[in-house]
Amino acid sequence: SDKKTAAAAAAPVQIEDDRTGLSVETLKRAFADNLFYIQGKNADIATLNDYYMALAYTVRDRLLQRWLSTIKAQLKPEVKVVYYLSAEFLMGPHLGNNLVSLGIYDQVRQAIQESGLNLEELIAQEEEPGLGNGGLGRLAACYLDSLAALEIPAVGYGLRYEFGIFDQEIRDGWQVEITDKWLRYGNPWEIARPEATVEVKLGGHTEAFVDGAGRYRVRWIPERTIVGVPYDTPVLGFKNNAANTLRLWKAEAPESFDFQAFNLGDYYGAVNAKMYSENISKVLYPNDEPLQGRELRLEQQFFFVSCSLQDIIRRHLYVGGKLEDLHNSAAIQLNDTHPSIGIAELMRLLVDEHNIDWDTAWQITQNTFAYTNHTLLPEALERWPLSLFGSLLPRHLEIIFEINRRFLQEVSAKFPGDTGRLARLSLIQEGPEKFVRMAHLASAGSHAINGVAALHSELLKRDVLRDFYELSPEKFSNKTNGVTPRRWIMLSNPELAFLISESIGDGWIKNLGELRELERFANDKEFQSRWRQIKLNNKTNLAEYIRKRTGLVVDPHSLFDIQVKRIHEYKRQHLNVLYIITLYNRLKQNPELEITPRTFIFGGKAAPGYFMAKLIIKLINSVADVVNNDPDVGGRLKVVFLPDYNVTFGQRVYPAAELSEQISTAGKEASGTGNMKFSMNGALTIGTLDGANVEIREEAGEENFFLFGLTTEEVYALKARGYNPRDYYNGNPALRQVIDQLASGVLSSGETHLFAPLVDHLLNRDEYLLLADYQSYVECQDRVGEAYRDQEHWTRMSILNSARMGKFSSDRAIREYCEDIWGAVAVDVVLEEYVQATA
Ligand code: 7GP
Repeated sequence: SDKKTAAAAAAPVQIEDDRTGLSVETLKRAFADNLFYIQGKNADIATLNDYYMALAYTVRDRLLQRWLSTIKAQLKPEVKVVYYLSAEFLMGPHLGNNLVSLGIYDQVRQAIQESGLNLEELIAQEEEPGLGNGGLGRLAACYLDSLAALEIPAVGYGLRYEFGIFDQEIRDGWQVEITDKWLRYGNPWEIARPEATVEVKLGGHTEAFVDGAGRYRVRWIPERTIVGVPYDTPVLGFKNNAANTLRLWKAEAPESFDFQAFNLGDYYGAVNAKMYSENISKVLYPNDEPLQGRELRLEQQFFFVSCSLQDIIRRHLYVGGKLEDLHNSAAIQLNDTHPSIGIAELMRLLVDEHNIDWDTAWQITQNTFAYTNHTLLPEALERWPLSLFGSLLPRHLEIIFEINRRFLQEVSAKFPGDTGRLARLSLIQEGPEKFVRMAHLASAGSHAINGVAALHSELLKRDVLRDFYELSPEKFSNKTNGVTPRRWIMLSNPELAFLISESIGDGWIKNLGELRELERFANDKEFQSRWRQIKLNNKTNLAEYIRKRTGLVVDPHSLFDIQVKRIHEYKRQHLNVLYIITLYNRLKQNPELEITPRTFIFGGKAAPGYFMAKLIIKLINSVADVVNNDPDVGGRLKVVFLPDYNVTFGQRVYPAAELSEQISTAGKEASGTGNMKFSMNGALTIGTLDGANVEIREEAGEENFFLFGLTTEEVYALKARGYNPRDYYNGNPALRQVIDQLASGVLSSGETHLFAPLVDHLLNRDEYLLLADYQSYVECQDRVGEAYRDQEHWTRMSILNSARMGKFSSDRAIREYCEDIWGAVAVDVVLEEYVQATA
């Protein structure tokens, strides 16, 4: 047009580079080029996935400059890098998040639309990297996001599992596990760096020798060697120039096959060795808070930790650092005990391979490592049988014995004659079978130990790590968890993000405390109605998704009451079910009863070997069958179990929730992070005083939180008195009716024995005190139903919940880690000028 020509004449014409340009025209051209030249397809034969890949490469091109500039800015001797070691990173899909971080969502949407496609559909194509089980892995991902947002130099180190957490299907109400082949169609976000491969040794034995300088040394003669190949994924900061790295290790055999065996004609034997090596990074162990580890799990842990430490040392030496100063350029965080073998491995690398004396090495090690604990469940505390440990890592076992010998000497000096304390603190658990206690190794070898919510950190000091606290109180601190508002508000709930930004500006995205300014709107009728409308839109979207996935029709005007998290007895999904049955019984007794229509939505995976958790899934589905199909209920109650809960699905769920179920037995949930995501998105919480619920309630105000249940102290006291669940059963007719129904088969198509193990547990042991908390939960849920009838008041509470969740940004958490534990500071990234083609 004339206008365009005039504008072109006025300014010097610049043709954007196809790989970096951000105009809609350039994006369209780059997208078409990538489809043709990278995917090798044209529009005639391209699948939706081809389009997704073409777009992913288009976006990747646009972040590489940031990535390389960040590496350059950080590769300096004076820079301190945070190394976050974690067996799990539950990153969620990258495409949408990268568009948000680069600030190019709108142009890209338009470019895709003008190419005749739909951006949301392409985003939905991405197979999420499910390299984690639940809270611990997702926390690691939120922390990487915040580290980049705050421009803190950081590397996430973990395993590149070929198969991530299994996909869940529901058949006949039961969970069925399907292999997660997430790499099947390729992964456009990772770049392999085979030139940075490292070797890891396993098995064999050790030999003592005296070196040339007359020093006593030990060498490890391993039985086998495995190779670790790094795969790097960029982690973008939000609208800044920083792009940190997630480096995941893949296990390979050093030679593709054994020529000796091959020459003898044993082709299969030779290939077999290769398969054996590659097993190590084959599959994620699907247990959260695991019960019993296997040898392969210890191999995984050692493998990625050894690769990572060698990498860290290599970088340190490359920038000219001295190993004695490692702690000045490296802060290594242990995400629970899974990587805690790193303490013995760093000692081995320093003492055996770099010839540093023990005392210096121990100083370096303690100053470098810090440990976060994520669980209070005793059965989740890792310990390895000495025999297994010694045969896989003979040198490390010797090192651990030596650490322990010196450590116990210190303890004796501080607490003379206290042999009980020595036994309790020892890194080795004595008994007919001896074990290495990994939490003790982590605690002894770190300068900082933290829990993940205020209550949890107190309980650590009081119970699980009490003796360590008495020995070194200065090591302990609390770091309440947080979640990233970029993924969990902006990306998941764009309409809400828009309303918030329109009302208070967009500073909240980087500084979540600014949400407080929303308090002004809590009573504003116009604002309230927009707030409600957005919630309704999100609920309608979720309802549509539920219909597609399960065939169930749910009413978007009913109260959406949601519990999504791993299935675990301590999280008490079955307490939720007891309430549903109670409501159902009331309706059966009096079909005219006025109740608030509710949709109960569940999602979550059970560890494949955890029978009781699987039975709880079956229970939810059985109750759903009965309730959803009973004409007396008349659609007023609906129960949905949505299969395959994951990050992608979480992004749909949190924005649509009105009631967040956080109902674990007090003293059992370390923190919870879903609780924060719900609340930020305007859901109210029904919860116990457990984990971070305590702090969420403190922030939101007790009048905006539905509290029920025993406190931690009351739980202890009740158990100490001798808890008898039958007392509650006998004393509460409504509860008795529900339990009797479970036992009778009316909820399981007449199969009377189906839920017998559950009933038996509840009546005879009830470790998690469901029966003790039942009445309090029912009354609280009834209050929720009442409160929902006053929509204005409910909306006010909802707005105040969002407004007051600033504390739970992972940015706040990461700032605290940086200041109190890591001593890491931001490093400015200057974008290296990219030569632009000009006409
Ligand atoms: C979880 C805790 O159960 C959860 O309360 C917490 O919010 C989350 O970590 C992040 O801190 N723990 C795990 O996922 C886990 O596997 C076992 O812990 C070591």
